Amino acid sequence: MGLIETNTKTVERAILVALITDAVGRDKVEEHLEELEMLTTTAGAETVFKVVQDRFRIDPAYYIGRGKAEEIAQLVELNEINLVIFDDDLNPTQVRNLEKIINKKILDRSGLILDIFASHAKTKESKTQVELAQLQYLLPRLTRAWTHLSKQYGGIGTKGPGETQIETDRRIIRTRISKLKEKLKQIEQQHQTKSQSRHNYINATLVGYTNAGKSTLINLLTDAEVLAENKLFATLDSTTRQYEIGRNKKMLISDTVGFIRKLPAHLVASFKTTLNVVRDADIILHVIDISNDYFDEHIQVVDQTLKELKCEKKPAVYIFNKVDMLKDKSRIEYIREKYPDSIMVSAVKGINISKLKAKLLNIYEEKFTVTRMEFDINQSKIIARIYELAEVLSAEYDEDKVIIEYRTSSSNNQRIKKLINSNKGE
Ligand SMILES: Nc1nc2c(ncn2[C@@H]2O[C@H](COP(=O)(O)OP(=O)(O)OP(=O)(O)O)[C@@H](O)[C@H]2O)c(=O)[nH]1
Ligand SMILES: [Mg+2]
Repeated sequence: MGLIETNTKTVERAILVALITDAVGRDKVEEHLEELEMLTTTAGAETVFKVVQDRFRIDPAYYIGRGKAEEIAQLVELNEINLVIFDDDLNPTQVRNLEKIINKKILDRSGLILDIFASHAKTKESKTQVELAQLQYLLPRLTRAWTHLSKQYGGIGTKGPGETQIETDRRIIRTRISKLKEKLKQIEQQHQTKSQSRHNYINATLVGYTNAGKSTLINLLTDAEVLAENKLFATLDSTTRQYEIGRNKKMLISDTVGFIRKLPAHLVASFKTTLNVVRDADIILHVIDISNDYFDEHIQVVDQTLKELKCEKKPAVYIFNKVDMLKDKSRIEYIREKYPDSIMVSAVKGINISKLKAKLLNIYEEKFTVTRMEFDINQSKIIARIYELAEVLSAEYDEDKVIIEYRTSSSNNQRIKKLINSNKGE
């Protein structure tokens, strides 16, 4: 890196488009567009116009009405627009038809999200996962028109899995997809050995809508030093750190990728390896940005994604973050009533962090118990098993007896007790 950084990249200029339908009213559409604008900014483009159309139904050929598409074409022409981004997924026919009229790059929300993921991916794991999702997204859209246009325009939404691959045919892409899947399997196997060593701890995983403050929280509680910034999808990888609740009391806390509404289905599937920390969690710490007017919808989106991951039954604590930014104080009452067990914090201002820590200690004590028990030293099989399943705090030997004090999760403790009982008759 030089001393002077010059940005030679010209910022792409975008028009955002959404439909108001019977199912989605104007208020919601406007909020979704605001979020799409944030996604656009994160991807490095500037939003010049937002266009909404009130329509009875989605047009099969153009998504919006043909007349509206022509209006957009004019706007594009007059305002040096580089790309048009639709808030919902378009099918390949719609993209092709729209490109014929508008004559510029057409992108949908999924394509934009995938682009952000591609530019934020830093590790082998996230890069592989993003490439897989991109190829799966691309496969049905791979038409001659698309490759031609993407080469012509470049920039956002076209950096994809590399130009050479875009030019190749579907067969090669399919081969690449299976290779990537194979690679992810290997990465996952490496993870599995790691996750076995987590067995003796309580695993708490931070989940939440993107930008809620998950990374800020893990940094506050541990020495994780994860990048936290006011950007969507700043985090794409999972990070796990020990958190010291008190003397001799530790739990593991993990931070992971955030969720968003209309998250491309391929992306969730591809991020299986990263999202294993959610599946391994004993407890979910669901972080919510309370200052966002649409936090209710954010909670629903996250709960829905947890359902897709089959993790909806796990115990969860709702952590309402960013209270320092909350303007509408009546929201506090509303939340207290609706989520009585939740806590309200500010990770940045350090508000109620001791409450959060007390809550984590509670969880720990509920889940882990300390047992003190006397064994005959001949019971070596059981003793060895205790060392495997529990954290041995002390072992006092006295002739042919040993008193062991161990700490374990309640489920492992039950296993140990069962083993002791089944050995009694011997
Ligand atoms: N005012 C205020 N800002 C906060 C608080 N917590 C986090 N932030 C800010 O919110 C932005 C997002 O925080 P992150 O910790 O990166 O959020 P995240 O949930 O990890 O987001 P992604 O990884 O992008 O999904 C950052 O600019 C933080 O400084 C808070 O309590 N108050
Ligand atoms: Mg983060």
